[in-house]
Amino acid sequence: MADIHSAAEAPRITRREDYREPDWRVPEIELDFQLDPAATRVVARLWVQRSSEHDRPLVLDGDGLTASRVRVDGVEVPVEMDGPNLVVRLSGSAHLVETEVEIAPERNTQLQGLYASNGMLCTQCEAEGFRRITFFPDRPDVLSRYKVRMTADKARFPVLLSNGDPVGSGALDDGRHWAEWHDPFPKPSYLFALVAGDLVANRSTFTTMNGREVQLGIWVRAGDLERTHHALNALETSMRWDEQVYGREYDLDVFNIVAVDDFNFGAMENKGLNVFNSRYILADPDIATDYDYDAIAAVVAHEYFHNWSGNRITCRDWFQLSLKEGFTVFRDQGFSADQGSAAVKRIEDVRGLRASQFPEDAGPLAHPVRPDSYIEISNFYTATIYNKGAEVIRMMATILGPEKFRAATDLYFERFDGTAATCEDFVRCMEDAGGTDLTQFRRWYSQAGTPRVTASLKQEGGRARLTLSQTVPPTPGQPDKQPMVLPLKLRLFGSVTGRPLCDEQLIQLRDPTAEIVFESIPEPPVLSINRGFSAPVVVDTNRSARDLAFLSAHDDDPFARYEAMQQLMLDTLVASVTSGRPDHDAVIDAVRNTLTDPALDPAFVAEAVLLPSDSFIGDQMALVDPDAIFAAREALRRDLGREHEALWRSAHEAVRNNRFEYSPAGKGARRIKNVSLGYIAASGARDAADLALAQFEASDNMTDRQGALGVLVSSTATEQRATAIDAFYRRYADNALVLDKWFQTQALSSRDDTAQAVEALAAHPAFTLANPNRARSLIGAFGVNQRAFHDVSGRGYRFLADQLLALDKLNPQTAAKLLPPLGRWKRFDAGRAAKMRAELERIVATPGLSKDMFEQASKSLD
Ligand code: 0A1
Ligand code: ZN
Repeated sequence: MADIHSAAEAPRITRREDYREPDWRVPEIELDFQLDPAATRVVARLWVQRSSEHDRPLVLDGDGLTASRVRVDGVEVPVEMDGPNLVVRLSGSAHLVETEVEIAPERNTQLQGLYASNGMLCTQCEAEGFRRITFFPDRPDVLSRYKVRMTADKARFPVLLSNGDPVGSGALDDGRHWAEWHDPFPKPSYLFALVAGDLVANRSTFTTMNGREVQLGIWVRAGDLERTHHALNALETSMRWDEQVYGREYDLDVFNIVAVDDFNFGAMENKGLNVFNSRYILADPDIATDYDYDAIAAVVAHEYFHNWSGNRITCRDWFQLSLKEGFTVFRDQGFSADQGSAAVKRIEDVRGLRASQFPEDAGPLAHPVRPDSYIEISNFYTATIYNKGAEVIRMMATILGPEKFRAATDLYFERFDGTAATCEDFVRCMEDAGGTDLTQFRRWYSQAGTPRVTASLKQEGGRARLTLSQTVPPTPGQPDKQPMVLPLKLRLFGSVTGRPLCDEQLIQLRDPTAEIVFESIPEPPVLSINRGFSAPVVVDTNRSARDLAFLSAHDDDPFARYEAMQQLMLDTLVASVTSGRPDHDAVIDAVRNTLTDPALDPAFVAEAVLLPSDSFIGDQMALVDPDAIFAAREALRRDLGREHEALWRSAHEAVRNNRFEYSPAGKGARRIKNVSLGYIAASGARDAADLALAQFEASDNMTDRQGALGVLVSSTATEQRATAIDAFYRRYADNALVLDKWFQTQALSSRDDTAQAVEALAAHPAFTLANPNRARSLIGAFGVNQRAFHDVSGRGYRFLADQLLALDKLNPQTAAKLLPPLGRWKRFDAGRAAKMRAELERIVATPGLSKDMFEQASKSLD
């Protein structure tokens, strides 16, 4: 395999500062595919142009390719290779270069390039997969117009799709047929796609803001057609939303989405032909949870929005990845916020950021939003690039305000349409249209690490004095940090009257320390800070449990209210772990107030009363003791369960017989129902397992069924537990996406035998590493189950390393993404740390390791 590196061999590091313009441009390309799973012949015709005065040859990237023929202007030339790449010596400034290769999609287990998935053929080219299909300058700043012709067996592959618009098709004598597609928009090679398969489409038409008709199609296997309505609806809603909110109109006559079962990521924004992991398309109430429904809408929107933020304007190089990803996540978050409760959406997004990005930023793989170097770019599709990147855009939107932010995005789309741009280009548009200087703000792109803000508020006579300070922790390669610009929304409330003492203020903390004085403060004030999570930072305050409880009941910003409750819970749990003497009273009272406040949206209540996860509690502590954290959290859960048992039961009972409806109200009802069921079980109530099993059996939707399964899987009620696990398996044995939930739910169990159970599940006949969703459902879920993964025996570490080494041989990209839990050894006791390091060392020393894995594992050892 071409991209396999041994640890002994120094892997090549790509650096941002080494960027150079391409030597050759390729304004036009024609591709001719003779498709066959075992042997596909690819002929490529490249019209190349020398980009400046130089005498360098044309170097075409390749990965595992052998050219059977190379022609220049119609004349065959000798094949010259430089490692995996093809070198073509050219005398003039413009030539036609033709190459021919043969590839074997059915042997492509990496799922990059052209591969086979459940009988169909499809491509994945981002970031560097196109070079596995044909020789090409496979970099995002080489933009070409594509003409694609595909020929394939008509019976096996009746549908042939590619980017752009279809221009012709026909039958051939030998049972084969052909189709041709032209994409008029110049695009980089990573946006190329083709699909061949026996597929059916859910079709619709969309009329754009300027009256153009677009044919929409969502392509799936025949049996899945009825499960595409939600995705199609989400597509139409996103197309309208992008017109209304960003003024962006779709630009081709056709927009197709194809669902594939084997896919390394969530989905891919190929021009006019999005390819999706089927988990982000297929939904009906019986197989998809509310979480799935929301994720489908968000991913459909995300990929559609890339048509402008990613495709019309692409990235100059892969260091600029957040230019398209951070902005597009920000856009999809805005879309989702507009479809339901914006407050709940913000809470979910912040929870996700804290669960994945904050740990990344605090660990050995921390990197800036615009990285400086990489070994394997696939390893940089991270929460930092995506989610912190979105927070950086959000902060600029906050600083500019909505009108100027819209003017700035208009300017960006106009100024850079049709080009490959940089993060710097984007920030300059924000400055130009916003009339603001973002010089210091740019540090958000260059400095890694989550900033920490300390805030302390003191009342002095009729005034309040707020002292703020900031630090940015050292991260790999960045020992010393400069102060950031932190937009902080804040407000003061009177602790006696509960009244606001001032309007909400937006301050920009730029210095290491700052002081703000509030005049006319008649009563002791309580500080509400970082409202709406206006900056992605950690805030340490001197607020008492009383102040936090007060804010959790009275703050007018729903996010701040949630945050106060979370902080109160965290303070309580951390104190309980460190002192061993739990004091649960403040949390119990605050949860009661929230549960009984009739003005609150049930979806919000359900978020607010949930305890922080084991790992988030661990993230607050210098040394993580997984068992003590688990015990402290369980004790608080039990007390909350018992103290409020009547409230949980009535909340559960009130919506027990609701019929499924996918609406904000329906989702909110199911959320509080399942959170309540969890607390009833935590209380130790004797009928809890029966209640859960009854819900499991009676529910008409997957949210309630999986919610009940989750409760039972963690329970000690052997009989009910086994009944549910077994029934779920039998009911969904034929549905891969639902079986993933079966594996995942068991891997997330809080029982003390989970490590053994996961090892047994890895040997289950339905488990396979060949399908990325299945691999992630067990191994990925296990890696975030803090207690089980950190089983003191070290068996969890050994299991993960064994699985990753096996997976690396098949699919390095997916394997490498699952490694980070092993890299957190610095936060654990010496015994665990030594065992984790030993596994990392074993991985790094493995002969034939991929460079994906090598990068993640070797960096994790530092
Ligand atoms: N651009 C896609 C993510 C993506 C990245 C790499 C892939 O290769 C396997 C696939 C998809 C997105 O942001 O959705
Ligand atoms: Zn994206």
